[in-house]
Amino acid sequence: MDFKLEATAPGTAARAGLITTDHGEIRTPIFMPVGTVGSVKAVHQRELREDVKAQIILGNTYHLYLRPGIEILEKAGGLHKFNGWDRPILTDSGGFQVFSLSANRKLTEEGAWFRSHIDGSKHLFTPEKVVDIERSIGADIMMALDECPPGTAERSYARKSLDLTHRWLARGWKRYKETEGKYGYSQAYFPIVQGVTYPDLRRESAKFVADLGADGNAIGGLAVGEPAEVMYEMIEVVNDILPADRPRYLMGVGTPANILEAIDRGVDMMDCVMPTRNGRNGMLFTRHGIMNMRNRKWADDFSPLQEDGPSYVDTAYTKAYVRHLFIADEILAMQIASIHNLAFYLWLVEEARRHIMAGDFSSWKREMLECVTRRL
Ligand code: PRF
Repeated sequence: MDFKLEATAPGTAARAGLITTDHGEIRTPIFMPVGTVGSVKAVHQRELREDVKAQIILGNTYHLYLRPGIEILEKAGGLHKFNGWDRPILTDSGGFQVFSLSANRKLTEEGAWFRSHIDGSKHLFTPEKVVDIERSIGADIMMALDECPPGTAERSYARKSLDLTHRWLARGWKRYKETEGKYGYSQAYFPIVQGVTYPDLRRESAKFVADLGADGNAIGGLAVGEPAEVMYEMIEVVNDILPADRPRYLMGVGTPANILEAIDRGVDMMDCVMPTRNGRNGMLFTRHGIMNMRNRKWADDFSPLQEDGPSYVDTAYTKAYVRHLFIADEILAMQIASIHNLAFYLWLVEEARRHIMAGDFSSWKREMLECVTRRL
C-alpha cells in the first residue's frame, strides 16, 4: 500500500492524498460505507460503484468469522470474489464488535472470549488469530485487535486497557510480519491508538503506534460517549504525533459535522453506520440540512428529494413519495435513503478534498457546517 500526500490546507491540518492498493486507488479524505457482513445494507454493489461512488468499503471480522465462516470465504477466494466488490476493502478487527454485540465477553491476556450473538457458541479472538482471519477474508487493510473502553472510563481502567491493547498490538504486528496474503495481493495492517480521553495516554499510545512504522494508523476509542469537543481535542493530540506521510483513520465517526471537523484536524479516512442506519430509520442528510422523512410536513411536498443532490435518487423521487414509502414500511424507502445518504457523505468528502486542493477549505468548511447541522 502506498500513500501520497497531495495538498494541505492553509491554516488547518486538513490534507488531500492518494492511497494506492492492489484493488485500486482511494482519494483522501474518504468516507468508507460500512458493509458489516459483506454487504452495505440495502445497497447493490453496482449502486455503490455507480451512484454512491464508494471507493472502499468495510467488512467486520467478527461477523464474517461467525457467518459465513472462514472456510467458505477461503473457498470463495476471499471477500472480494465472494461479494463481487472489486475495489478496496478494510476489515475491522472485531474487538469493538465483541464488546457491542456479543454476550459473556471476557478479556484475558491471551485475547477476548465471547459468545456468538447468533447461536451462543463460545469463541476466543487472539491478536494472532484475528490476523489469520483477516488474511482469509483478504481485506486490503486489516485492523489490529484492540479494546475500546467507554468514553467515560476511569483513568485506572484506561491505563490497564491501553497496556493490554499495546501488548496485543505487538503480537498482532509480529504475526502480520510473519505471514502474507493468501490471494496474491498485499494487505496492510493498521494499528489503533486508544487511551480514552486522557491526553497523556493518547500521546503515549500514538507514539507506540507510530514507532511500528505501519502503512497507516487508526484512532479508536472516540465517539463512544465523550463530548464532541473532547473528541476533537483527542484527535489533535494524536495527530500531532502520528506520521504525516501515512493515512490516519478515525474509526466509527460520525455526523457530517464530525467528519468536517475531523478532516480539519488531519484525518484522512472515516467510516460510520450513520448514513445507512439512520437512513433506514428515515433520516436524510443533505447539504441543506437534515430531514426526517416520516414527518407529516412532507406528505404533499412533490419537490424532488434533493433538487441539487449528488445521486439519481435525489431527482428520481419526490419527498412525498419517499415519505409514503417510509410510512408504508416499504423496502424501497430504505434503499433510496441509503443510496442518498451514502452519496451525500461521499460528495461531502470529495468536496472537502476539492477545497483542500483549491486552498479555501477553511471558509468552505465554516459555511458547510452551518448548512449540514440545520433541521429541515
Ligand atoms: N476500535 C475498533 N473498531 C472501532 C472502534 C475502536 O475503538 C470504534 C470507536 N469509535 C469504532 N469502530 N477496532
